[in-house]
Parts: sequence; C-alpha cells; structure tokens
Amino acid sequence: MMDTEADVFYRELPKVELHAHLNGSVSFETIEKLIGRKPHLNIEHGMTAIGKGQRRTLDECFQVFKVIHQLVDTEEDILMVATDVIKEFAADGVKYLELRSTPREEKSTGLTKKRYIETVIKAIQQCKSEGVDIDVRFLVAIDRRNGTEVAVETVKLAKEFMLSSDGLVVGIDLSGDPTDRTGLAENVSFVVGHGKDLLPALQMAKNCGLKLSLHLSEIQSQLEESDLLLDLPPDRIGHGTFLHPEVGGSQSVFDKVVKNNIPLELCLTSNVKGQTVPCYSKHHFKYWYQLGHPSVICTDDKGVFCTDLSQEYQLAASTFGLSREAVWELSQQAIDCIFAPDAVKQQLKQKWIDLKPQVF
Ligand code: 6MZ
Repeated sequence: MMDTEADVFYRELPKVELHAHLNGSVSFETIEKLIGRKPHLNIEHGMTAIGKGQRRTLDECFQVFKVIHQLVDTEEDILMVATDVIKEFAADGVKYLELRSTPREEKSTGLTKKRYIETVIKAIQQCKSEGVDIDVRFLVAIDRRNGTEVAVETVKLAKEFMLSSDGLVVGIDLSGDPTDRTGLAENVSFVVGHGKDLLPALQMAKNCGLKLSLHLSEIQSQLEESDLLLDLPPDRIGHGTFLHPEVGGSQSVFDKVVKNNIPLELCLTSNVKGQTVPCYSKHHFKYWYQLGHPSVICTDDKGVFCTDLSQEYQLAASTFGLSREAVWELSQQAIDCIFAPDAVKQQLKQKWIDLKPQVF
C-alpha cells in the first residue's frame, strides 16, 4: 500500500519512545529469523503477535511473551533482537529510545543475567558506532512475579551497570503480569507480585540514583498497591489505566500523581488489544491530556501488538482530534520526561527545533 501524506508526517515527526519492552517489540521479520534458527520449536507467527482487529485478555497476552522467550534464549538472539528493534525504532523516526528488558538466565544455553544486560548494551553501542540516528538508553526490568530476592538482585545488577555503562543504564522498570497472583511452592499456593514485597528493592534503586518507571494500576484491582508505591514516588508511571477518579481511582492516588507531576507512559493499542480499555475513544489519554498532565504516547510491545510509534501518534490524533501543531507539541513535551541527563534533553530540544516544518 502507498504511504499517504499523513503516514509520512507521522513517520517524519521526531519522536521519543519511553515504554518499550524488548521482547515485546520484536518485529515480524526478526521473528522469521528466530523461527529459522529454531525450527524444532514448531512456533508459528500467530503465536507471537496479535493482529489487526484481534483482541486477547491480558492473561493471554502474557502467554505470547512466553513463546517469544523460547525463541530468544542465547546471547546471539538477544544481540540480533536488540539491534533489529533499535534500527526499526530509528526507521520510524524515533530519536530517543528507552528500552526495557527483564534479564533472564538460561541454563541450557549458558546465558546469565549479567551477560544478558551486557549483550543489550553491546547492541546499543553497535548501533551507535554504525551511526544509527537514535539515542538509546536501557532500563533493567523487574518482573513482579519473581518476588523480593530477585528484585533486590536485579537492582544490584542495574546499579553495577549504571556505574560502568557510560550512562546507558539509567533506571529500573517494574512490570510483569498483574493478573497472575499465585505462585506455588511445595504445593502451597501463595500470593506473588504485590508491590509491597518489592518496595525495599525499589527504594534501594532510588537511593542509588536509578530512575524508576513502574507499571501501576494496569488493572483495576491494583489501587492499594499504587497508593503504596506512589509514596516512593516513582519518576514515571506505565499505563496507570485506573488512576483517575472517573475509572474508580481514589482521591489519595490521584493527588499523589498530580502533586508530584509524575509523567504517564500511555500505550493505546496495547490497552485496547489487551482489553484493559474498552475502545480507543475511552482511553485514559483523553483524561490526562485534557488535564495538561505530562502524558507520553508509547508502544509497549510493538511486535506483539503489531504497531509502531508513528501509528500510535496517528491514532491519538484521529481519536481525540489533535491538530498537527498539538501532535508536534506532544512529541516535544516527551523530552522533559526522559531519564537521561539535562544535556541530552537540550540536544533533543535543539533537534526538534531544527526539524520542525515552517508550516503544517
Ligand atoms: C506488564 C509487560 C507488559 O522483559 O522479556 N511486559 N508487563 N504489562 C504489560 N502490558 C501488556 N508487556 C510486556 O519483555 C517481555 C516482558 O515485558 C513485560 C513482561 O514481564 C514480559 O514478560 P522482556 O524484554
């Protein structure tokens, strides 16, 4: 299909991507290469992506990540996936990207969590040395389901890399399936994944200078957890679908978000396809944007949800009637929410000025 004039505008719009999970961002083309490397797994495309018009429960979305993790289990895979993802974001007009990923160890391939992070950093450095026009930083992710000990271990690793990676590792992400709250040990089920168990690790991260982006209230039942974690406070919030009063958010939670001016990372297609939001027009972007609260459009998992950042901006504009001037301002305001230092913000702001069209 031919690109329309609007497609070109949104692709050329310089953009900041702040909420992208590495393994959720793997494109169709890269999945093809991974399937070719591991034919014995019998994985087909329908198992790694949720196509146009399709919807799944959030729980089913998390099954998709498990399939992708089977395909990405060696250093070579991670290097290829990270390099491809970075180049795809760059080709889509993203000038600054914060990638996030959960370090995994794979006994069968000898992959360790440390090597996992080193490999992502290597991919970032390789893209830089090839002159790919994008500034990439990394957030080390904590999967809420793995509990206190793993969270503390992850923060320690992130701290090590924050000090040794030349500013590439900038923070911590808290993510993972919020609907799955049971773990099993010796056949006794117990509750996992509650933020109160992760609070000490997150506090430790904050104390050592790591920035915090936390998935909060992605589903309705997480309000009490959000109230607790907002006292940290985090530097950014992922999704925050149920934080405002119109969807049942408490005054206490709402006040904490607003008083601390905590930016929200908003992912329209992800929330609609994962059915935590009924349709695009009911997305909470509208509420926060109208309030003038810092709201950053992001993709979440561009591979799994078959989207890209240009498309997400285009959807926000068509759904909520944003002018091109307003869209430009929205992408520019995202610069203030990045975790890299002020000097980087200044460079990006200059870039936006240089690239801005005379007329829209
Ligand atoms: C919460 C999510 C997510 O870390 O292996 N992840 N966590 N909510 C979401 N909304 C849909 N989408 C992705 O990338 C995949 C992992 O990112 C988190 C989950 O922990 C998932 O396993 P990485 O690169």
